[in-house]
Amino acid sequence: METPNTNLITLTRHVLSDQIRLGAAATGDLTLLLNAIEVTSKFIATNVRKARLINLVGLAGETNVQGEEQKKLDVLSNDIMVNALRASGKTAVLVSEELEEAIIIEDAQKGKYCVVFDPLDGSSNIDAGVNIGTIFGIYKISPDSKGAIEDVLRPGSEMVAAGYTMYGSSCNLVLSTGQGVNGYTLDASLGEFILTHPNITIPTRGKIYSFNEGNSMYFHSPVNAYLKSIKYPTNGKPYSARYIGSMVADVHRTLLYGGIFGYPDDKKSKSGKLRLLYEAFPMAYLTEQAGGIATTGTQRILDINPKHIHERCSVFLGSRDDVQDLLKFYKDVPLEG
Ligand code: P6P
Repeated sequence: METPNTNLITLTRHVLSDQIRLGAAATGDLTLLLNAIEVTSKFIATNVRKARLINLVGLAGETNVQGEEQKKLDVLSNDIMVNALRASGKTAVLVSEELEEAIIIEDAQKGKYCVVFDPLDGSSNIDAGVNIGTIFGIYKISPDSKGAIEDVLRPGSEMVAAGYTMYGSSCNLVLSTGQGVNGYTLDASLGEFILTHPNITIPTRGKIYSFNEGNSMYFHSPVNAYLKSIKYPTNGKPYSARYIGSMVADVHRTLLYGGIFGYPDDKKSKSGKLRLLYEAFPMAYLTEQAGGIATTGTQRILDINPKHIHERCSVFLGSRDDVQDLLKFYKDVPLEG
């Protein structure tokens, strides 16, 4: 019989060890906030897993700020996150993909962190049982702020933590607090996320590209030129195509296996499709922490100064050498208007 591991490193223990390492500088507030996010992930995972059984799939009959039909799980996941983050007493501002306006937490429950999140990304895949996920980024409010929208309209480089939880064959939570990237897998029998992927480092080059090539006719020429170079290489083997259509799943694979994920702005989606604050920023933060690159094609994603909470941006992220290969095409070919 296999000897049980008697030294399990749970997410809580791992984050706490980070806090202890930081010594007096750490008040424990971020630890408690991350614990609240961990609990929401477990709660959402439970509901995703049994959705089909308790008829949670299908439309909630409402549409969100993006004009997209909200699935019941979207609505539920958003409510779970808002309630838990507010109750943690550690947040001042919340931004959700599902809510038109930011939530400014009332004084009685106000803390010093802002959380921007997509409670259930990839939700159009829910009915098909494809992996979906929660994406989050965390800012600390400015010292002289009581918590206002300005606290989240800041470059992603000012985030103090970012992560996602992917709901699939297993439930994986991937997190960075600025000291590298770690992955945890939910042991449902324990109800704990266990450290299973310490210090995730993205390979410097991969063999996979992940784009929705159904948009090729709209792609700007540098993107099509780059794709052609890896599909019809002058030497070596062509890359493999993998596209799930759920950002959390496509980025998770890219972090582990390497390669490049792209959802560029194009002639149809002039600002791109993915949201800057709660999709691009957290995934760019994780990618850079794992040793990769995240760019719009013309600038580092984490350097962008958001103008409004639901703005979109062009996204290319992944292995350093693959993204640098793409950038060569942006330098060589002028963008069409
Ligand atoms: P498309 C899911 O709706 C999402 O926001 C991301 O998770 C995903 O990367 C993208 O949109 C997929 O978009 O146009 O390829 O279906």
